Amino acid sequence: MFEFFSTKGFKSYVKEARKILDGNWTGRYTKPSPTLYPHQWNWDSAFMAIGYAHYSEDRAIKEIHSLFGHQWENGMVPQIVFNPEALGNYFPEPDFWQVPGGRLTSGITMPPLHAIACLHIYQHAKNRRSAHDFLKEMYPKLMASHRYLYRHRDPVKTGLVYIRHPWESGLDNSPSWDCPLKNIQVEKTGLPAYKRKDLAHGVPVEQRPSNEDYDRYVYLVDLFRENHYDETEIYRQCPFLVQDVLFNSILCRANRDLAEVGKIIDQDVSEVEEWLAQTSRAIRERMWSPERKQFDPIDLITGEQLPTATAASFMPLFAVAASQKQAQLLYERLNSVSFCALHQGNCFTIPNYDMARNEFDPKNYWRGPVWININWMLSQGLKSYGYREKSDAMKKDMIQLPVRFGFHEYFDSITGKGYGSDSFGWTSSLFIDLVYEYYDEDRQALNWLGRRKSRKLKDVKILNEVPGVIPSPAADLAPKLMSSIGELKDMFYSMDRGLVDYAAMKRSEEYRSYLESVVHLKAFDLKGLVTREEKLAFWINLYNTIVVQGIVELGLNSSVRGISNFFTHIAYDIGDYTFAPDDIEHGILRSNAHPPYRMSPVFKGRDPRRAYMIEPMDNRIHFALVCGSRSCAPIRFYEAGAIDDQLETATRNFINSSEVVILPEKNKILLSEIFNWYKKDFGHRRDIFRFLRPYLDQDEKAEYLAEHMDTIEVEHLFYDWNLNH
Ligand code: 2M8
Repeated sequence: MFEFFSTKGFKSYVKEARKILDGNWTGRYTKPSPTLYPHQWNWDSAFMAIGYAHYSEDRAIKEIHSLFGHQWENGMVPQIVFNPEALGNYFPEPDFWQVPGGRLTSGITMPPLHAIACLHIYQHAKNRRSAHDFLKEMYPKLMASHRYLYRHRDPVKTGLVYIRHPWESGLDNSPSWDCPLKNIQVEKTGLPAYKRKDLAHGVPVEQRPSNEDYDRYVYLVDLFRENHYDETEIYRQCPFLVQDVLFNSILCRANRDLAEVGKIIDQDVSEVEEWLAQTSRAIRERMWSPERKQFDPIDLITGEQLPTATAASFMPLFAVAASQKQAQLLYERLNSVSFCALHQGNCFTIPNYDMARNEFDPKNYWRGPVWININWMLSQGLKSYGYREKSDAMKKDMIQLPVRFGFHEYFDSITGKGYGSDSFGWTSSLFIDLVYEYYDEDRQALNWLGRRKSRKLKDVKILNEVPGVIPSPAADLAPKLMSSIGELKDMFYSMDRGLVDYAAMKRSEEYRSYLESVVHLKAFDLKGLVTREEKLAFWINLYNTIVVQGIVELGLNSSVRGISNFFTHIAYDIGDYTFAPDDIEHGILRSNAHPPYRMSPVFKGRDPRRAYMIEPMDNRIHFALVCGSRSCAPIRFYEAGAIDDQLETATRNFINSSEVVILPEKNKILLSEIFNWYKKDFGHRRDIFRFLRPYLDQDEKAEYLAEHMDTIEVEHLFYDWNLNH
């Protein structure tokens, strides 16, 4: 590897996302979409603030201020705050809601994400002092909003709060509401006259809720206004009262974060902690269905659980309310075909609804498409339970969706095509958060004006020296080393995502025994490696292992880029010579080709190590060499007898992963930086395409590439240098 740090790739998409948010920004709040949703929405604003927190604290704070400026006296934070200058394009607006006091708000609420957003703003603030003041100002308002929920939406103190309208769930036409809505008898003639406006913005009817749904939405609003928004009366009369899993999970998580906020500003948080304990227990005990092995909402009208199959049932992970056992069962379900197990290839993770069910519809709003906000919460939940690989994989997939299909409201879970509104607010803001969070250790890479700060270490550190162990020649050292590496691989490498548990490895007996055998490389005769296959397997494995050992020994915990000369600083003594990873890669495996962006080869003049170069070079090594980072190839153990097949598989896997993305819609191909750095090996665009062709899964994308080789635009992906741990 080498020390050139590219900042290309997602940079332009982060810019695009920011441009969308600029376009939707009104000076006080951000419209969820330029036309379909012209007002301020409750939980959308929390999602916007989460994205803004990374680059505009000021906007993040204004967004929350604007919403809470319209909090009701009883503490309720309304679902919509209407913009008087934008009236006339949405239904229902204030004339229909007729809420008390002539407020410009709707008369229902939404999932209470704001404590989560406020803590996030504080955690990312550059100006901690003003963020601290912001928390102080927000704390009583947040407390009032939670108090409203516990007082008015949990009258019999179950620990779970109810929603009284599907719009309060955020997932308007979720199949979870089919049953309770069907039970509401609506006489068309008894309904107030109304006209839907959501279909006037070019979104096809099959991607939106049905007219029957709307009749019921309107019926409920009518009931609320007839009862003057009196919560006690509504509780008595409302035919739709549901304790929703998503709503309660968000409330539970918000309690957790609110307690944190309270502690930061020295408040007594016992009330919040009590809510937190009650709600997490109630989620765990009352919402869990042992037969279905999932969390289900509870219909308060029938008193029964509503067996459902939406992604909402995974949300107790976000709440950190599920027990370990429940989390394990949810994780298994997530990894099934019902929710498009990762890289299944014919769908996108994760659809909002079980793909195996009849009601599943990949295009229709909350009945099956992929939604970034839901997956964002879920990936956080998975991380909290230690399912880091799945969480990271979901994040990576979420980042790919807007890149490939645009910043839409939701995405077809089969084709990925974007639906609903384009230039959508939370897709843009959460994309920004995901890119920043996923590449957290790599902030400098996003700061394209900045240069990384990294240490340069002096001298070369020989890694195969153990005091008291005398190197001795052993004819079978190569196979021994390989089996020792194999053992480490079995124990500490996770083959499915190419991750390594460095800390556990360092403590292990197997690592100590590996260190003892690697000492004997000093007495190893490289001439004993005769065939090309033996040489390839030996050097690739050795490269991969010295990199892993280097990370362990230098105690790196975020990125190999922490040490600017990592790939030349560590080395093994082998026979009479010293080999650093760069010597192995560029000298031996690349037949002494120039490392990218360097003026000279690693073996200069008559360097005797040239005798071991493998010629001609095999391009496939690039997909087998591990650089201790998430963007490079997963670690495998290579065997001389099978090396060609193994290299073939490694290449095919890499080329069909998210490191090579063909976007026919944009006439673009996104390529791993590897193809940019190693132009010398792969050649230029047409040569690269020719190389890719036989490896690409033969689908319409491969066909597209074959037909558009001359015109397709090439863009190189952001290289993820974070450690693969
Ligand atoms: C959608 O809901 C509104 C009503 O609140 C609508 O369809 O008119 C939902 O996706 C909701 O979750 C979201 O907050 C809102 C604005 O993006 O649109």
